[in-house]
Amino acid sequence: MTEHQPIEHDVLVIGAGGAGLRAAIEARSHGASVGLVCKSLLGKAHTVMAEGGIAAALSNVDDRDDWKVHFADTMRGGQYLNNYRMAELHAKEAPSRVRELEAWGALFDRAADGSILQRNFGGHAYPRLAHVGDRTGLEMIRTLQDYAVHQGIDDHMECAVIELLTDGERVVGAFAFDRDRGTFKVFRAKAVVLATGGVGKAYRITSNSWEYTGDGHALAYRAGAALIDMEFVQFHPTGMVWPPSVAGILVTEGVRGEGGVLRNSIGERFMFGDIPPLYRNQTADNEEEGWRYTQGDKDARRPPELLTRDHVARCIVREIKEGRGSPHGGVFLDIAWIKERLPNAAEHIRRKLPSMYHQFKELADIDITEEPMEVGPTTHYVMGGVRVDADSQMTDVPGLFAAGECAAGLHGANRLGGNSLSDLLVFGKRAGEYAARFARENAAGRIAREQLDEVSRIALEPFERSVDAGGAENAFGIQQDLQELMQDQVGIVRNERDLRDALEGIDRLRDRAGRVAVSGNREYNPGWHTALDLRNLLAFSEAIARAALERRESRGAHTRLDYPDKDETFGKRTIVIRKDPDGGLAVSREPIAAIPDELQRIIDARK
Ligand code: MEZ
Repeated sequence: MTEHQPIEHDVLVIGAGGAGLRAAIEARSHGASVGLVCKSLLGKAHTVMAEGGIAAALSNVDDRDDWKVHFADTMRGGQYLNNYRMAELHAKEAPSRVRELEAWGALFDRAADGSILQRNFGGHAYPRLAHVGDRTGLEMIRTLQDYAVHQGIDDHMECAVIELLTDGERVVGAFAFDRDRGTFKVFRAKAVVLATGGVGKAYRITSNSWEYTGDGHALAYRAGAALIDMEFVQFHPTGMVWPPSVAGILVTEGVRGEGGVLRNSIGERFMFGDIPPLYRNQTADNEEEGWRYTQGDKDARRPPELLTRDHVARCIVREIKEGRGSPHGGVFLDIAWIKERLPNAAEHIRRKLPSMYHQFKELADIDITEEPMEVGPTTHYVMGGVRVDADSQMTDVPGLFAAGECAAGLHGANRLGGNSLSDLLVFGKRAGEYAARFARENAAGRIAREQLDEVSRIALEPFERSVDAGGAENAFGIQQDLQELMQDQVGIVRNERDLRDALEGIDRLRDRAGRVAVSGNREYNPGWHTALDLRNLLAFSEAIARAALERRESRGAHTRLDYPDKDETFGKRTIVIRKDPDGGLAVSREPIAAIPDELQRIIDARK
């Protein structure tokens, strides 16, 4: 019999970033006992990497903004593959969630009238991002964390979930291990919320830190939930490219929101050269007008640097490939140029972008008030994830909820910057509320001893193998090889041959993962932790590659060189991934629900 510590909660929230914290707070406020599982330390979450702001139509800076415009922008940014109901709820509820955060103590930069200041961001028609300098995600986590710990939520830090536990169709708990001590914990819960974030650690260049190994995606998939939109991985256009040790670290879109421009090695603002038809009427075609927009001229059109991330990333890749890149393989992002226009530019930059100032000064010895930065795309976010009901966030598996980056639907083929933070708040709250309701209405399920023994056997298998035996594999090496493969073959631009090679490569890596051997004991053993992460990394990497192969068109963040155009058939289909009964991965296409007339009219009015 497996030795483990039994723990019981009404609602178990797995993941303690913005979505997890917000779900935990809400479930607790509905009277549920709540456990919050955090893979690392509380407060260390990818949420902090949404630096530039929270998107919400507060209309503080431009009174033409409202939920309808935000809704239409989100749908257009997602190339109309979004779940329209999620986009509607998100746009309607984001302002209340921001005001609530403010009431809980979050600090924001202020407009002259004392209201929350909002800044420009890509794909948003009006200044919409509530922000505090370039540390908005950090402020959000700080506020939620402070608030949550006072609500009587039990946190379980340095704890990683290996498998969800099921009773028939229903989820009844989770099997986890304590990363410090290596001991097992079995959580019994009436409802479980997944809020584990993204998948960035499957790629070599990423803004994500070590925790983001797609755990929620893989746990849900193995428990029988459907994954959708997995082909859509967001490459944020601006990550650091130099020095190599910091490649991938995020350079906030807030730099461009504050007037930063992109240039190639011959000094051209290359974004002017390629403005997609969907955005032509809103995008400036000259520098002067773009700058006027940045300065708040309501009649001016947006600079092309504020086009959507999918497009900006592709343009940067084109410049680099065609030989107009910067010395270290990126392009130039210049905010220092605003000195020509603003008398106090250096001070303004340090005040609005303090983290970027320090990041470049300390990591690259660059003063961004004087010199351009070198930047290039970095894997930042996955639009794909667990399919959920829009209102309740329940997945196809009863008792299992998902919110935030590991859930899918809101963003469609491409997410607008800042919609991540509002997503976490809006749908974290909803997941917590409905999970608490489910827990009230359903008794705890039964946890079968055989299931515990089986998970424990899988978890401890790497210790059974000798590192000295012929054919023994090292978990770190496999993760590194996967990162190379995903970066090169399932990256920003794709084609059938590469995707097929990638799938064969993933199969080979899975064989190797089956031979991973770990030495030492169970107390803080990073080799073992990585061996356990590999199961998840390989599962969702295959899902991404299979979905990318299936979508034979280019749309949003998914670019196929062999199918460079949009195809209307695919414009009406979601690619769905499920585990089939024999354990393999099944891919299907399902029609997207038709948008109700009143919402369609809102979209059409903004086209
Ligand atoms: O939503 C994001 O990803 C975000 C705000 C990132 C950023 O560039 O700051």
